[in-house]
Amino acid sequence: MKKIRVIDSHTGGEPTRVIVEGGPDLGVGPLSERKTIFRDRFDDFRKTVILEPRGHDVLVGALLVPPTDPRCVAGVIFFNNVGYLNMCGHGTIGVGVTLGHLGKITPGRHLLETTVGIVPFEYDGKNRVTLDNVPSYRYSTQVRIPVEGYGMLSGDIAWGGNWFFLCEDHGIPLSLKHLNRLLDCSNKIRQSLEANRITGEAGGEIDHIELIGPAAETTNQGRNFVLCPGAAYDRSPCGTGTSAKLACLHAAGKLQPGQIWRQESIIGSVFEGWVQVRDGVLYPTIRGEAYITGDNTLLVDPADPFRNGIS
Ligand code: PYC
Repeated sequence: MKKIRVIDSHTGGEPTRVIVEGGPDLGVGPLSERKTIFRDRFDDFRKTVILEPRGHDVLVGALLVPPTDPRCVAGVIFFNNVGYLNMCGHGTIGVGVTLGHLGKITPGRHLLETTVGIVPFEYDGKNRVTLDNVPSYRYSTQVRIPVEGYGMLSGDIAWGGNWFFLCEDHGIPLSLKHLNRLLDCSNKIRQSLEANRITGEAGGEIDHIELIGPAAETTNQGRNFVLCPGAAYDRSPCGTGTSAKLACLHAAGKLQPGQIWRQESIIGSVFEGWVQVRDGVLYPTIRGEAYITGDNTLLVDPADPFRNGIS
């Protein structure tokens, strides 16, 4: 029996599964290269950990690896039900709280190495992590696309560690009562982007769709519904999606550096965010809370016909 030790947590309702033992050996190269090795040689491991019957479509995996930069507490490669993520905000919060739970970090500031750069974060010793995300920016604005069943919709394309299409004129209330329509509309937006070959900078695939709208609570400034690459929706406000949103607000002159924006998710969980601008580059900071939900050993029986998940 192969054994894989994982720590499960959720950040604002969105689950993260951190692999602490039993992961593949990806060598010692740059993390972006190790991500390629993971994808090309060990994709079965991703499926085993994330897919049913051991996981589910909403789960995001975080493989802890030795960092190349000794200042970092760990390196991490994020993955999901269909592949590999660049950066993951809720996952970083989950990793921070998991490292605290394991006694690997004390309260204070730390560095985490990701495939898209070093992410500094502050851990409060309990459940709260504040992360300085990778530089984010609005790439284009008011992009109009035909969306089957919804007419012409417009949105901004922005980078927050992943590529996002942020759409406000979808006309659907941001409530779980309308989940089927939210899923349908965001899936159709994704299909239209693909069909019309609309991408982020340098052909970057826009694999996250963010439907935005007003907050339900007066203490918050906005609400979102985020469709992730594998067609699951983010239960949290999405750290990279919130970063993309902050970049768009700042570009539109609606958010000043240091001004706090409280972003609600579709289930009502909240991330706080703000931006700093240095030398014309926008740096978003995202704050959220994660809770440990399990300390588990996954067992993989070589005789199990579904040992590598149900694809
Ligand atoms: O929090 O950045 C995020 C994220 C990406 C996909 C799911 N969550």
